[in-house]
Amino acid sequence: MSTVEADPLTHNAPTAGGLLGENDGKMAKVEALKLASDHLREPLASELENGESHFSNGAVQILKFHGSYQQNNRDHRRRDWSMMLRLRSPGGRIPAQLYLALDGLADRYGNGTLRATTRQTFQLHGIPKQDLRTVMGTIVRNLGSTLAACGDINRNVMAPAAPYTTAGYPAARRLADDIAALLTPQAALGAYLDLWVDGEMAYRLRPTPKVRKINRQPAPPAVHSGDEQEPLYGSRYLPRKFKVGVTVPGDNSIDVLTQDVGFVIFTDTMGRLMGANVYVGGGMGRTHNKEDTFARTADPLGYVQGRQVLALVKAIVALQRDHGDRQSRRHARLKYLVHDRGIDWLKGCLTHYFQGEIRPLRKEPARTLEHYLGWQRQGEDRWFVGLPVMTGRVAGPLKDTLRELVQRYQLDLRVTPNQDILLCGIAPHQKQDIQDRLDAVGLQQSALVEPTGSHGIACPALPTCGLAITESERLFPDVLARLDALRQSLGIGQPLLVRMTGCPNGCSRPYMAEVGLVGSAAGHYQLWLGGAPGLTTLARPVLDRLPLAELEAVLRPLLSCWVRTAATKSFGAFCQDYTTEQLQGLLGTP
Ligand code: SRM
Ligand code: SF4
Repeated sequence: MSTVEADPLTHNAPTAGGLLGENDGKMAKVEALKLASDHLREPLASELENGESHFSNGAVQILKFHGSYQQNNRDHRRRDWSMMLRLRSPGGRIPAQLYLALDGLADRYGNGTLRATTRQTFQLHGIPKQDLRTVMGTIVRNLGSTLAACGDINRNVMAPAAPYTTAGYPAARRLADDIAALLTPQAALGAYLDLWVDGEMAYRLRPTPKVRKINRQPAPPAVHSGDEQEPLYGSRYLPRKFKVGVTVPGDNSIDVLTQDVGFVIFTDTMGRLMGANVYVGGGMGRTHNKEDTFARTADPLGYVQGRQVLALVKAIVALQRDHGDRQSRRHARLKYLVHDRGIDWLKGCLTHYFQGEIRPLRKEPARTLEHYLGWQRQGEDRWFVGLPVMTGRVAGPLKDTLRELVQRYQLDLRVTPNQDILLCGIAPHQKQDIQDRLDAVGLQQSALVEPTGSHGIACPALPTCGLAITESERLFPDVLARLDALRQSLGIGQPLLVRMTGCPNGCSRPYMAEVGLVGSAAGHYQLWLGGAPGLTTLARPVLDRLPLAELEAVLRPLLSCWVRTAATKSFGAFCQDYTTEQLQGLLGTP
């Protein structure tokens, strides 16, 4: 038992007027909306078919839990509303049938593109409000779901996208599925089916056998929210979004330290889950000039045995439900709880929610960002091919080719956290035809291995994102091309990990990159340096307003110092050897 004194346990209110939690007195507005929503139905249900082009603010908040954001096209002068839809797809798996449905929906109702996200799923943009029901319903009827893809709840669970059949990968994928099922909201699932598929229960997300088992086992009373309909989340759900990722030792494709809860699993020789190292309190979101908001890498919590992993996830969710900040949304993520109160407090508090044992971490090999690009074996008799997709945007000839291939060979897809796509389950005799068709859209064998010396990801930003300060996706191809030209002019052979966003929320996890560009003012970006290629270290801000036009002028002296003095190191490791002031001194003048 820990000696740390835990706070008195308070639970979500079963109904309005009940106990509201330790931080109440001054609830954030969204808290009241969630509470009054009848488990995420209203005012969404009433506004769904009211003939308006857009939802009220209250309905917008509830809509998020159903996987959709209302957006305004910021390229247009007048308000131009449409909906963005985001799927949930644990480990990035998109069955062929679902992909084909999405492809058709994007053309018929959306903006004609699909977008692979940094959390391994697809988004559709540009859906008119009046078509939302049809589009959601079609997704659900084609084996998909958008439930809890957004909102104050557990989001898409990440796992290595590669469909490898050995070395713990299948167990990591299974665990991601189990966690996704375990953390599926119950009452909200009913509301979801009612709204989008007329309550057809055939489409409910069924719990996996492991989840059924864990839900039958007695848990400490603190885990229960006090709300019989929504036993884990309660009627106010979580204070903020919550993100979980699972991986295997050495494979850091999921950016494990950026998750609220990250698992690195260990398996036995039969591939069975033995246990997991657990990391808690990671997160990227911050706000410029508000130093009490920050990006943070997760702290190690310890090692838990395989049969206790699901109970631990539930326990951490319940703890965050009860102790997360419900007054200030800016301070509501688990990372602030871990930062403010410390990992020892968290461990102590967890004893009220979790009966298992937390042991010291097990040793892990060095972490690398696996891309899985190109042709690779998927078990004995199948192949998969990883396709680099610039900023995850599936459009034009690439979209046509993917549709044709998926249609012809019924291939499942997997989306990687690097916004790339894996075409899976390819039989040996199908390989040549598939490669020929990929050649036709510029994805020759050589291009599949490493798309560019500066591989990177960028968030959508303008015109769809309401929070964008600057461009990101639309300028990113040019930024990468310019950085590659700069590398070549300096004779640099090593790749650079580059990530870009249009604001400090960090959707492309820029604070883990070797070069992070974070929109700070029109045409200007905060420059972050010092992340590692294996995504193990948080970068540091070195310039607040880098004019993008001056990118080369600013970076050239620093890159050239790197290649002259420490070319055997990665650029990130080189930057880590210097203080921020020293790095600033090595940059060129904008
Ligand atoms: Fe994000 C909000 C897009 C991954 C941190 N994110 C948004 C919104 C919904 C803007 C909004 O609130 O109005 C963006 C919609 C833009 C659009 O037009 O589509 C948006 N986030 C994305 C995606 C599509 C970026 C991408 O390039 O793929 C990613 C969708 C992931 C998914 O499939 O679920 C996406 N967002 C992330 C990640 C990365 C991750 O999860 O691994 C982060 C950083 C990790 C984290 O959560 O700390 C991230 N998004 C945020 C935040 C800051 C959260 C915070 O703690 O402060 C916001 C703003 C917010 O929540 O208030 C945000
Ligand atoms: Fe929008 Fe900012 Fe996220 Fe980019 S990082 S999608 S600009 S919220």
